Amino acid sequence: PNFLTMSYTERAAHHTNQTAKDLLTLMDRKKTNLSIAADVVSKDALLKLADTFGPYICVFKTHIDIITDFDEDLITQLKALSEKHDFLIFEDRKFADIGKKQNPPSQTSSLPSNIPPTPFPQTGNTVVHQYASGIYKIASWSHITNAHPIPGEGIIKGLASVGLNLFSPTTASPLSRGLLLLAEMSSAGALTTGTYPSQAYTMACKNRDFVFGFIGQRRLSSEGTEEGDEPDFVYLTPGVQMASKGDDLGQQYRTPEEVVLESGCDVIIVGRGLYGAKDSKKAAEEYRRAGWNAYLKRIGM
Ligand code: 6AU
Repeated sequence: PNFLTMSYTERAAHHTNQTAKDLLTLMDRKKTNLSIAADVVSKDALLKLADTFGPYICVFKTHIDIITDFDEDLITQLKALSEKHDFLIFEDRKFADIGKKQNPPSQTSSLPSNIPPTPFPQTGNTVVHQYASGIYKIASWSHITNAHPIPGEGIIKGLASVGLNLFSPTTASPLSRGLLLLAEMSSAGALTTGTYPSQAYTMACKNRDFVFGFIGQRRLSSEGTEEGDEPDFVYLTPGVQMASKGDDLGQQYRTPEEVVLESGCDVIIVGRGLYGAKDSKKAAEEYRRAGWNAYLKRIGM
């Protein structure tokens, strides 16, 4: 199948991961493939961005560890805004650790209340705890997160043992999370070159119950997969701005058209182009429309 010319909703049927299905159908329902990179450092500023840009976006991307006054109420309010405005939350954690053996979690370790103890392997491992525990308990609130493939497939297995075994504390229904692999980075001099993206692709193919897409700069080919068995992945692409070509720290920008139409990616991630704009709503509508029109052109509508 030619996924490039299919609608997001049609592609949802080619995914088994629930987060992928939710995201693809949400994009068509809300007519947006725009995501905001909400890189602000206070609770109030983060919630304000979620409420202001919420109506225009499909994904609200956070860096929760840059928030100076983080508390649990921030998560309660962010979840409420995600329901109010109909967007998914993506904690851009960029996990990169190995499946390191350590002592089993002790009885006193503070696991989130909605995560049953069963999914934790007896030996535990670092990314499992980074995803489920600590101050942020990312898995309990973030629909999507991402990981570098650099440590090998173990990182996916570790994260999946948490993300695919979560249950809603209120309804006891499964909350299957989704993972994106970083196949290519947007910054100058990134080491994600050569066979790196295609090796990330192979890893994703083997773990499609959990890995539903990539952070990358272009749609990857299905080299090495059997004909007729081509999997679909969702591509979320940072490094998007219409007014600038880059910053002084190596970020490189392309336009929504270049990303969606020429490179075949699905979601445009815009940070400073949105929250740095003088008129937030005007900028949000401009980026939403540019991304959406590029998608409509791509699918021939
Ligand atoms: O639009 P900007 O440049 O203000 O923000 C870009 C956002 C930042 C980065 O942490 C993130 O996108 N990012 C990522 C992600 C999403 O994983 C990968 C990458 O290669 N480049 C990049 O900028 O929040």
